Amino acid sequence: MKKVGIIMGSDSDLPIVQKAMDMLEELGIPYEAHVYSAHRTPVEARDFALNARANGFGAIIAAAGMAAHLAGAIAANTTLPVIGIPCKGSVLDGMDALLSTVMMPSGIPVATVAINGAANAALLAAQIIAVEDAELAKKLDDKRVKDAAKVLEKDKNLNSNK
Ligand code: RP5
Repeated sequence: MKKVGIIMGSDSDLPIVQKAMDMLEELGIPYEAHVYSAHRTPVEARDFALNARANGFGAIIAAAGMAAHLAGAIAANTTLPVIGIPCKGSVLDGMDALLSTVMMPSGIPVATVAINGAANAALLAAQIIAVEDAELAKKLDDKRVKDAAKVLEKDKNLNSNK
């Protein structure tokens, strides 16, 4: 199976990114995580992206806050699908990272999830890998059914006291 690369701009993003790692583990998808910054370690971020396809990756998740150029900088150096997680910092409620991640120029796409949307980033990466992996696709279908059942259980509980 192809691996998912997870790059975060700082280890201070880890509490948010952890949810993506947990989701990939739950789905049995191999991943590799690194702290590389578009601004502080641009060479390492670029080298990771340039070599990612040859190194067995099928999708890359890039998480960053503030002037969040990491996902775009990764996407500039690979044609693998790149998923951006805008991380909420201590000011501006994550709007800074959201706009920096989502407003990519034509030709270099980044699939941007919600602010702090790490679980969805992992699910989207899984769905990309599952295009060529029927077993993983089945796991994702089963998860949808389970998640729907949980919602219906909540609906039942809400109405059970009447
Ligand atoms: C961004 O700056 C990182 O992705 C992080 O969200 C933010 C703050 O980084 P630290 O100062 O905590 O290392 O590049």
